[in-house]
Amino acid sequence: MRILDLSHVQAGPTCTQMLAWFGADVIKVERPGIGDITRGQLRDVPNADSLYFTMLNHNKRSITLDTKHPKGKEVLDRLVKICDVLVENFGPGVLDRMGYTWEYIHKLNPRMIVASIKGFGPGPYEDCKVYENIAQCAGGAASTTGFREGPPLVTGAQIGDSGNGLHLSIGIITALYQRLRTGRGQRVNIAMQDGVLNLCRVKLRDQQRLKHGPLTEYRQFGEGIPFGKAVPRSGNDSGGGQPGWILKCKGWENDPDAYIYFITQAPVWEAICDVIGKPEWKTHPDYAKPPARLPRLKHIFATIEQWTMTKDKFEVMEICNKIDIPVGPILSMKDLAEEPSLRKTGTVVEVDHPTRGKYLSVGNPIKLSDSISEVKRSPLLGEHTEEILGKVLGYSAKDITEIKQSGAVSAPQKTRSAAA
Ligand code: CAO
Repeated sequence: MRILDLSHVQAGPTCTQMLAWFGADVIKVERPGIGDITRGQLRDVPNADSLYFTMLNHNKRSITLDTKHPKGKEVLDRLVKICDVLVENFGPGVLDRMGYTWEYIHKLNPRMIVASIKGFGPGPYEDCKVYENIAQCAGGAASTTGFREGPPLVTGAQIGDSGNGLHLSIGIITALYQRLRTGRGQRVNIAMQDGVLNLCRVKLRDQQRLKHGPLTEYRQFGEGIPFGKAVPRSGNDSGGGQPGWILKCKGWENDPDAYIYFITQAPVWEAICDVIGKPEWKTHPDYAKPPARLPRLKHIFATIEQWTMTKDKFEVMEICNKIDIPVGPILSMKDLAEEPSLRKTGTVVEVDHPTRGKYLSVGNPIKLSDSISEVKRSPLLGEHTEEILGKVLGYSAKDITEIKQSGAVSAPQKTRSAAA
């Protein structure tokens, strides 16, 4: 499978990186002299591609091409003809303005699947540019994240960008499978707002439950604070039927990550009572059954916390997991980067890069038993331009010289000296 990757920043590149890990030949088309804007964003090593870029563009090849240049368009036409999927996440209308409307692409290659990410679907905001946090806000994540008494919060998990890159890859694989039957390509469209809402499904569930009474599993119910018209921010309340909260562990005064998520799962309630030194709660009418506990969650978790504060988070893990109590330590990025088991499974990998040296990346989190993903470094800007023109598109050495001289694959002189 060959992917014509016109994507940039995070959302599209996440999708094409995933497909590349699964073996697709991903040809990333980048603007001469500049490339994907992330190459130069949040740079930590001078004159080297940023981690932002390298960690999102593994296993791809890069060709520089000015898609607005007549010769560049000629090359892009050829790429359209020989690729299976075109992936893009330009701003609204950009691909059409380049001259690559669905009709044009479909005429050049009726088997081509055109996969796009935009901020919004058809409607009042369809022409808006969108970044991660805008999608989190517009998709319902921010209004339901954070503490009730505080402002809306965005999360560190890139559900708008990376989350939608994954949505897009599922759409592409489905369209490819469909093509086996029909022989035809189709469009795959993801609106970031839709994808975030999909990931906030449980909150739309709660919105409807509100009509039938308070959300009893939310801590605010036990605190006697009335619910408004919309789903409130739930702090660290569990999104499911088993109440949970983040509790302090030993060392929390100095370590911002000395916390654990603790779930008072009903089937192990008696074990919880024993471990925290409250055996009387096992039979007490205020605590013995889940409905009785709901109005008392604040007090219950404060009591459990008195116990967790006597242990470090890994000790709590060890004690609780042995007796089947579901708990999870708050792991920092440092913890994760150093975790040997993640290195062993290839979830955290060390990659070598010619200009920046060794760095850590997140490998493919989807593990297939017969198809192990190997993480290969991201390409330098235009590293494979000649190779793609010659070996993939079949241009002769003379044609390649002509293309190069036309300025379609190289930065205009002015840009080059400005960048130097
Ligand atoms: N050769 C020549 N021109 C090129 C080119 C190439 N190889 N690649 C891109 N361009 C041009 C485009 O033609 C376009 O020019 P015009 O505006 O004149 O048509 C321009 O570069 C790119 O425009 P853009 O709107 O995509 O880029 P931006 O930096 O202004 O906006 C973003 C970035 C992300 C806000 C916007 O692309 C967007 O809303 N994308 C859809 C939603 C999305 O994916 N957001 C997540 C981004 S983070 O993952």
